[in-house]
Amino acid sequence: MKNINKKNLKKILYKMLLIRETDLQISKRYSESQMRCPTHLSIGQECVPSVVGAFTSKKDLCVSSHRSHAHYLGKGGSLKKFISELYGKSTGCSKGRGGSMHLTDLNVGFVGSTAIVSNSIPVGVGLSLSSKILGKKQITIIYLGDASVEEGVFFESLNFAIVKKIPVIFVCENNFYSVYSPLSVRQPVNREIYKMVKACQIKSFKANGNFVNEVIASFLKAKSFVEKKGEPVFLEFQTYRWFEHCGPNLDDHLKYRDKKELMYWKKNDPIDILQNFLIKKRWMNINSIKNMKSSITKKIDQAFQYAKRSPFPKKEDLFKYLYK
Ligand SMILES: Cc1ncc(C[n+]2csc(CCOP(=O)(O)OP(=O)(O)O)c2C)c(N)n1
Ligand SMILES: [Mg+2]
Repeated sequence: MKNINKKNLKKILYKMLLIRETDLQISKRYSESQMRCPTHLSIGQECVPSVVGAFTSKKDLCVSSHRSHAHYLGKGGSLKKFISELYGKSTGCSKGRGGSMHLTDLNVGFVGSTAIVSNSIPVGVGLSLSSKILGKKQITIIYLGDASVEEGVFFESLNFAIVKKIPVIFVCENNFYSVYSPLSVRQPVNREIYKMVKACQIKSFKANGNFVNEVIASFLKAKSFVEKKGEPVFLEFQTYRWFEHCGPNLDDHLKYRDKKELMYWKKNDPIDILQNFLIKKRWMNINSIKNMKSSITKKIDQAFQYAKRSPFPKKEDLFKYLYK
């Protein structure tokens, strides 16, 4: 496949490492109590947002949910503005008013993330409808989790998108859990999400969300379908979060997840998979990966310093950005 080339894969690795290292630093520094918002880390789930970000442009739109750090950074969001947002500073992408779950940056087409499960799905469909009406050549990405498909508005949005032929890609990151509840206690055991969506007459695929080649192939298939036909596509990517649902820690001691399951997904770390592929192809080596990583960690450190130095929003600006 021509898109699986050195340039694209290096770009994707860069994004994956940026997302991983940033979340690891958030985890490390969270106990300083200067990030005064809940955080939902995506460690283990870096592949999908990196691929989506690598193959969409700034003019394409994107909405997301509570677990949106990776989606924002993958789409090319500013690292400094992101970290500043976590610190509640005026230099944050949402001017320090949103925190981790309310990121927005129109400069990169990241319209917004919101904390209410499924809440951003109809917003994304509406955005995409407006692109269609205005004749804009852009697609909209709607990120959602496996729990999102349990909300009524998900089905209303799917139905509207197919009936109105809306150029949207639903990207479902199925990490098998909603907080501590596995899919098996929430949905019929043998009902697959992508098949259920197919029954709504929407083109729908499933892939392993940690295997970069699979993710690229399915995302590009979806993108070219949406661009040619102007109709919605649904992608289910199976993946796994390593850390606790909300917060900076591991939660293995709670035993709601089988240790073997976690081990399986850690063995299939998307970053290891991509690095090994790049090394095997001789497109990168241990040293060039090391250099990439150290330039990323330097950037992250600078972003934290910038956030800490930045001022809090002024009291008199409290109502400044409200619609009147
Ligand atoms: C409407 C609504 N119900 C419940 C919650 C509480 N809640 C926050 S995240 C979450 C789980 C979401 O799971 P999923 O969509 O699979 O995303 P993941 O956290 O696994 O990435 C729940 C139930 C909420 N924020 N909004
Ligand atoms: Mg989930």
